[in-house]
Amino acid sequence: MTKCHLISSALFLSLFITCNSCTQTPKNPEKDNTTQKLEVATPTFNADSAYWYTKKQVDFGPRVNNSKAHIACGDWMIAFLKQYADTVYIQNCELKGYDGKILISRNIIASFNINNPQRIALAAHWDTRPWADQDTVRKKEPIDGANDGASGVGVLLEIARILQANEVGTGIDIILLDAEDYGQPDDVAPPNEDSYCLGTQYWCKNPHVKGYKAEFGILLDMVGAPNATFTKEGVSARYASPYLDYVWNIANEQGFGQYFRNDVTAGIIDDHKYINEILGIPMIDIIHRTSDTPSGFGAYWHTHQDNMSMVDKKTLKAVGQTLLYTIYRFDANKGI
Ligand code: AHN
Ligand code: ZN
Repeated sequence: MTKCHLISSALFLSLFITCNSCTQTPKNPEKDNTTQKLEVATPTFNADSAYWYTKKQVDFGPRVNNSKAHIACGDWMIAFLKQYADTVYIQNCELKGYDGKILISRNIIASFNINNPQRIALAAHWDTRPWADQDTVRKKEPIDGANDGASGVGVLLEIARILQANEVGTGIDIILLDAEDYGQPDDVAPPNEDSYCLGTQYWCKNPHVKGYKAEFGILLDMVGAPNATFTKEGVSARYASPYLDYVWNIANEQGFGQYFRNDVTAGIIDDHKYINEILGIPMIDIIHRTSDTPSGFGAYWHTHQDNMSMVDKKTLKAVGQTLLYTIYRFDANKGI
């Protein structure tokens, strides 16, 4: 990487001090509440909005670094987030791809309640893979990345809208990571496992706020496929198992067990790995994993099949609503 700088645009710094007693309604007030967890009214996740935000990104064209579509989509997301977040940080950097190419990149961080040290980090990558290297046709052409990239961002943009309308006291950071998917194709030797997640690796070494910490984090990656299965991924289980159980239990309790599975699968290199290992923030990955393919990713992965047909509102709803329960319950209980 060559040159980097940080622009913090604290335009409308509006701090919300939440009155928890106004929002908490104990499940059963008769019961001994020393062990009882507080239940809260949780807002409804609108999957139509999340779907629309996903399609909006795809409509820019593949968000490949250094392309016009990438710049335009980044500008749109920043303008969107400025409407809802307290502070939006834009981290501009130039990152070096495995092939030496300079990738003009932007990590975008939308923060709520910036003064609360108790924080949750929510992340997804927003760039698109420049090649369909897992496809049999048009392998050199970029993919739509409707599921791989856009779906996770679509869910997080809807969360941003909801957070502004439904106050929480917990600090929340929505982190849109760039240059995740420029990883070296399998047919290039020798393997270079750190060639993915370049934006994240940069952010971990240069967080948008000095000494950045969060109690835990959740990464979304390929969260839109019809009938997707989110397994307990190995790196998440290794570094963040209490949070993995917390989120999976909520999902199952809310009727999303068809998506959130209890089997543990092999660890993968994804943005959360660096955040766990470099920053020491326990972060889980909600990612579609399957035993149906050799890669363990859906058959659409890094192919031209990764288009809007790979985004199902029911899957977005399962993920987005689970995130909202996670956030609002954590907020009421000041912890998991
Ligand atoms: C590897 O293929 C090594 N990791 C997958 C990370 C990824 C790419 N997620 C989405 N696209
Ligand atoms: Zn990918």
